[in-house]
Amino acid sequence: MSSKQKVRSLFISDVHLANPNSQAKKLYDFLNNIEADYLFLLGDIVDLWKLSSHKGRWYKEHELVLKQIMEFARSGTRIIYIPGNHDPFFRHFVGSHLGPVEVHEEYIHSLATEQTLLLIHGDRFDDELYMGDAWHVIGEWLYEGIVSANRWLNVVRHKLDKPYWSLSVALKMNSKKARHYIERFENLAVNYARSQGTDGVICGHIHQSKLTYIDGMIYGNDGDWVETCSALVETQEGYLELLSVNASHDPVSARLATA
Ligand SMILES: [Mn+2]
Repeated sequence: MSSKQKVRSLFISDVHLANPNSQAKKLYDFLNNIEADYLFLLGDIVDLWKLSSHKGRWYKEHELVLKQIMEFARSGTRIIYIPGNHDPFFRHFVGSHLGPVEVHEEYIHSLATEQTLLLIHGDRFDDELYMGDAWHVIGEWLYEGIVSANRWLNVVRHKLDKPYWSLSVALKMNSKKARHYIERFENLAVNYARSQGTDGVICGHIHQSKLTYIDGMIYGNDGDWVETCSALVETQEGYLELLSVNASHDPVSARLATA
């Protein structure tokens, strides 16, 4: 008998395959222990920016994750892919299929509770967020540097038997500007979902996992597999849970009653 965790839906994004900072091995282990009726890939699964700048590379573990996703399809999981800003090439396939994978620009998912969630990557708010602000260009560049440095720091921490620690998450939480930006993003996402008539939104993009209610709307951000190594799941009963592999204790860091 399989001891895998069975969920109704699994939401992951921002895996950044081909980027050396992708923690694909952790995702692989995570996916090996879970079964889902629906798998939602919410963008930036492959980092085409890295590949095209020749700073990326196609790693063996990265290939394994793609094969694993195909394995989900073979065992009957319905897979829906919403491309992001690092894999926009796949937007050419919106409305059609890439093998067993359905590609959509946005998607409305009905929970087991019959509440509805708008699924998006989240880059559609970039223009509004960064109006006349060059900060994000520097931000993206800085972020890559910080994450790379952090990768080496955690190799050392691992050797010392210390739990994973994220410099970039610490910086984000301690920077007023970053917190303000995250809050604006969350509000834009929730307001957009409201305009689409859903009960909430699930997105990725900002690498900041969260599961909460904002103004009576469900807000879920599934985080990323560069640092937080987190995913959102919907249980068979329609609860939402935020799972984090890097959490040193209980992997469930938040649970949201949805009905
Ligand atoms: Mn993105």
